[in-house]
Amino acid sequence: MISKKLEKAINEQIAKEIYSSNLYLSMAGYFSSISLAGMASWMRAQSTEELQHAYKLFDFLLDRGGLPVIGKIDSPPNHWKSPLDGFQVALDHEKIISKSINDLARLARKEDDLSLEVLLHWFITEQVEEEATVSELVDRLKLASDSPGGLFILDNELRNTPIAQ
Ligand code: OFO
Repeated sequence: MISKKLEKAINEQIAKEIYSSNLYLSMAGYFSSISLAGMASWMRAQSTEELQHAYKLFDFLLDRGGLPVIGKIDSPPNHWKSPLDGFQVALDHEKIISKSINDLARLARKEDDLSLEVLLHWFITEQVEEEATVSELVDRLKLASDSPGGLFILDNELRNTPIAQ
């Protein structure tokens, strides 16, 4: 049985993952609206992935006799100054999520909940990968800032982004 303290903390993380999903879906809409279909497709896949993260925590809570409670989820922004600004916001957001996951892992350790710690190892690894991927896209967008050609090459590369399960 999961402790009440951890149940609350996991529910807060579920809300953050759902917010992340909504943020990236909103970005997908923004990129579609400026005809960058590849970036829109990448953001849509990212949105789906974030929802899978929420489900992982949701299912873990149920398996451990806890109750998932979906808290208040703020509306995400729906406009960014440029493609670079959008991806920079995504990178900054992922850094906040990494900190939140690390805090949750520290709490699991403090509460001596080994199964939650093991689950969070997956999330910690995932965050390293996500930050590296978005960081590379930010760098490439900076390089492409003076060249519309570079922007369209990158957009084309991001078309048909596979959705991770
Ligand atoms: Fe962006 O990753 Fe969820 O946790």
